[in-house]
Amino acid sequence: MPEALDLYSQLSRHWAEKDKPFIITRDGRVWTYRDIEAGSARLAHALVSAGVAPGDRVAVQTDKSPEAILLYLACLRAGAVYLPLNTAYTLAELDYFFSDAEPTIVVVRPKMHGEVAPLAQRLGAKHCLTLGTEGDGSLMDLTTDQPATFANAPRSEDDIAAILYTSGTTGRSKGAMLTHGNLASNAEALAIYWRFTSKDVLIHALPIFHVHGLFTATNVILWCNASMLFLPKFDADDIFAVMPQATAMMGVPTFYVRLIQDERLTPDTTRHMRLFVSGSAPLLAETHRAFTAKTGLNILERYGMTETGMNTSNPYDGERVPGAVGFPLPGVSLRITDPESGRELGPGEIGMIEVKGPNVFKGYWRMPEKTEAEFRDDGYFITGDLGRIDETGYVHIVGRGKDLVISGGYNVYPKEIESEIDAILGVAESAVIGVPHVDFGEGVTAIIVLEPGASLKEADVIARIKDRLAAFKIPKRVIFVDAFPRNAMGKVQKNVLRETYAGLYA
Ligand code: MLC
Ligand code: AMP
Repeated sequence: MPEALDLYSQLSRHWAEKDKPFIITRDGRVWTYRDIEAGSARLAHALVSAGVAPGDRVAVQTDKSPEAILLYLACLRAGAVYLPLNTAYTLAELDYFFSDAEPTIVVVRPKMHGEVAPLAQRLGAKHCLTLGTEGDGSLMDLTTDQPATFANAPRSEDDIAAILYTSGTTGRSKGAMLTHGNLASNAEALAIYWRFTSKDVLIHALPIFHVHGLFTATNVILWCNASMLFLPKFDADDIFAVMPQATAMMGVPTFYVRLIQDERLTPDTTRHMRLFVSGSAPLLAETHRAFTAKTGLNILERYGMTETGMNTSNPYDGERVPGAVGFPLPGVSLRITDPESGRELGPGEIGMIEVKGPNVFKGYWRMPEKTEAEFRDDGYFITGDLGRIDETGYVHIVGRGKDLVISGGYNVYPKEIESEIDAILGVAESAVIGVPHVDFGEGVTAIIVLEPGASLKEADVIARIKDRLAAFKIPKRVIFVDAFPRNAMGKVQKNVLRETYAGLYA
């Protein structure tokens, strides 16, 4: 029989030690590999009994819990497409995701059922089920009496395992279709590059609805039959409480910014840790150096995207250069091109970062034109990040060609916020920018020009958009100006605004 190439088969092939803990929670509860095989089988039966067929989308907006990870594995086994959603998304945002993805099943937090169920039903879902943080909810009720084994739906490398939404520069969010092959190849590359083994114990404090916490962290651990200390969210007390049992941690730069301010971060508390990884947003060189000064250890910075998983990484053994994102991972090709012509540029020259490899997604869900526009004819994906490759081969990210703000590792697309603000009576126009923020890296900031005679205040603007946008997208500050700086073409000069307000959160 040919080797099964679906992600679950590829991961479970490595589970030689079935009694090894996969998940250990803060209160000491353990899920072994045997437990997750049985638990994901029961959940896969539950999904099928609820009408899920291979290729169907299962949209999930739940709090972080071991059962939520089992649900992800169950979707892989049932051949369904896992569609995780940030818990901060509002009903207005869910409306768009459900209409676009047309999930067969929606799974939400118990307290949200009353609000989400009518929406899910209106948009064609067969069921709106619930999952709580204690293994409770109507989804788990469906697993009672289900068998602990499941015949996995046959899936090929090219079939879609997950859809993750990433906002568009001009308007609607796009669903990035990630295949079983994309996820498996990235898990394998990272496990090898970062030297993960079954002896590793990872501190997992990231959310599990984005690439970093769901795939980069969880799939690498699953690939290696290793363990993770599963924390509900980033909390420095929790991190230091579990650190003595850990060997590695993955986090966004805000984790490290917060840790270096903590007196518990010392060579003693971290001596046994073999790896600290940072990604999802730029790690300031000063944060990198401050961490080294306090621990003697070098953070390993890597670079990735929803559409591609991880692309580059600083080396495990060689020099981890502050401010650089390292080398393309094995199997990944990366080049720098002229953004206009697409011509490849030489060492040291700044241009568009383009990548190609088994990690690169299949395309945007039901958006063939957008997909085509972001790929070159020879298969390279245009990332929208600007960078250069230095003479020793390290990739440096120097900026973004896309109008994107990254706050605490979450992407915020100004256009989406601007549209909401522009719809407020009294607003003539708005420009949303990211400016340096000590904690979040960049702080979402709205600059507004009012209609003559209008008298809106900062609090009025926030109040008007709060129910429509996820909390992390809400501007930390709103500033009113008489007019925007514009270039000769009449375009708002956001770079000038960014300079003007650079010290806002200092
Ligand atoms: C929370 N808030 C944020 C925020 N997170 N605001 C801006 N940016 C954020 N990232 C809001 C809260 O809603 C709250 O608002 C207020 O800020 C204070 O919250 P907090 O208690 O300080 O936040 P905390 O819970 O500590 O969360 C901060 C964080 C978290 C950085 C730990 O955001 C986080 O875990 N981020 C990780 C994101 C991530 O996983 N990204 C990976 C994407 S994948 P209020 O109004 O209620 O006071 C990817 C690809 C790749 O990018 O390369 O990996
Ligand atoms: P997302 O769409 O949420 O997956 O965010 C991906 C974006 O995060 C990339 O396109 C980069 O702009 C940014 N990013 C990820 N890792 C890094 C990093 N190490 N340094 C700088 N930017 C990063």
